[in-house]
Amino acid sequence: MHNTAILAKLEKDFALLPETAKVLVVGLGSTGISVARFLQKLGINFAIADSRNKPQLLDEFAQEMPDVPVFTGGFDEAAFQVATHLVVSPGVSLLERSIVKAVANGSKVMGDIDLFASAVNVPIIAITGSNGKSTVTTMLGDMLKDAGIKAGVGGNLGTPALDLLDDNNQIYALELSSFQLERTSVLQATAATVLNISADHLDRHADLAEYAYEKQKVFNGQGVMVINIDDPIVNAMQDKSRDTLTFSIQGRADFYLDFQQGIEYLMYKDTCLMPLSTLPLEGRHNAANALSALALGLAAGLNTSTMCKSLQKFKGLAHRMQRVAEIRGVTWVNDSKATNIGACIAALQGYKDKVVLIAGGDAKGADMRELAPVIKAKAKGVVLMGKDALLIEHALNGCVPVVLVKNMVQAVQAAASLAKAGESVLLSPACASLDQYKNYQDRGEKFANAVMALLA
Ligand code: UMA
Ligand code: ADP
Repeated sequence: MHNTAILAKLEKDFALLPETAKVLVVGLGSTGISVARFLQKLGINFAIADSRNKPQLLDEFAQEMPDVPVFTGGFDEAAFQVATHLVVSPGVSLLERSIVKAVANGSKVMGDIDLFASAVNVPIIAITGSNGKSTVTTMLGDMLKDAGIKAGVGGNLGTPALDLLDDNNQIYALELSSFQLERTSVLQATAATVLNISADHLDRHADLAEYAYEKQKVFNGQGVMVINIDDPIVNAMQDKSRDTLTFSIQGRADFYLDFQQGIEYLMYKDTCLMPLSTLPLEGRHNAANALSALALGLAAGLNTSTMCKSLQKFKGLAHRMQRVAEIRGVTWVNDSKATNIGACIAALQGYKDKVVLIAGGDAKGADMRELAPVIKAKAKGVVLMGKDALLIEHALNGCVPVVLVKNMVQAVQAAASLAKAGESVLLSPACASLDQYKNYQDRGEKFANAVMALLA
């Protein structure tokens, strides 16, 4: 879109004019830098604030934009007070004192997705939910590319939405988190989904209802709603006045699973699309992911046979149910991206036989008792580590043997002594990694390294 058209939208939706606006970009991470580049291109006056003393990207940013004022080391009250608009990064809570005070003083709060939505006039497909966002966004991205459509694919997945902007793009597929949706008011997706809702980020959201409320914002506007009817909280988001496509792995829906002559198929209405066995991913939750990607693709105008070809060559993402090795008959699986209860439950439910589970980390305020029934049914033992290990042990209330360890090397050694040939060890922590690791990738890599060290 031309800059004048974007500026007209920003003026209309946010009273943001280059002549008068003093924007404060809050958070000097990948989002903050994408926002800075966007504002600079439009000639809008801004500064950046970050509460850390030396944010990781500070030097890189200072080199790229030496003239932009940067406030670090706590949030500078004065910088917040003079700001007409705050563009707040998803990792920063809107309850930060400086933000609350600035809002009371008349500043407008926005997110990077607001700026993105103001700069795009082609379809946006938006994907949120507690689990499966990255998988579904990547599946849809592959489908679009395989159909020869130039698509921008990113958001919470990794590349900030504003860094995807390219006038040649014909469509965007965006993964959105509850934090991004919470601070977004103008996004109106052409098609959107909430894949599922289970407890997550309850250290930032007041309760599950508020978390679900933020997720539901992905359906703002009049686009096609893609609804998982197996999830009661998502099902309750249906709006009969809107175009809707449903999916289910438990019963009949627009997209669903069904047996025909003994073979289980992914179905669209009465049509067999592809045998489930040709989807190269473990776990029935991935069948749900594939069905939702098909529904979103259909809403974006793709045809089902091309989409199925893309699904059949989908490799799966690293750190999600990824087979690391088989050592002395024991299969080691890295599901480090299981940063909440729902993902860990889905992983365990995918197993017929009992596994040894490695879990723990930062529970982010979730009630770990929800894990107990599935752990009792699917785990022969649990190895726990990290900040909330004791909390989880307490929540499991003796339903399976528990070993407490301090680090990943110890966890892998403890699991190795519990698992027999023919069994699996699953790292599916149900917790965030940040108490002990840089991120979930770091945790998954440390797991894989410790597993490979068993060979020595
Ligand atoms: N910061 C402060 N004060 C605070 C908190 C953070 O100043 O109280 C600063 C940090 O010092 C840092 C900057 O903010 O310099 C980081 O900002 P950020 O945490 O918003 O992170 P970004 O680098 O901008 O990355 C964000 C998403 N991060 C979060 O939501 C925490 C990335 O998702 C996303 O890929 C990226 O935008 C592009 O859209 C990551 C994530 O963990 C992968 N998401 C959560 C999840 O998937 O569960 C929601
Ligand atoms: P997100 O981007 O929402 O975190 P990912 O696709 O990265 O989702 O997967 C995160 C975790 O959730 C992984 O452990 C994965 O195995 C699990 N998972 C993926 N899809 C689903 C689903 N539909 N339901 C439950 N868990 C899922």
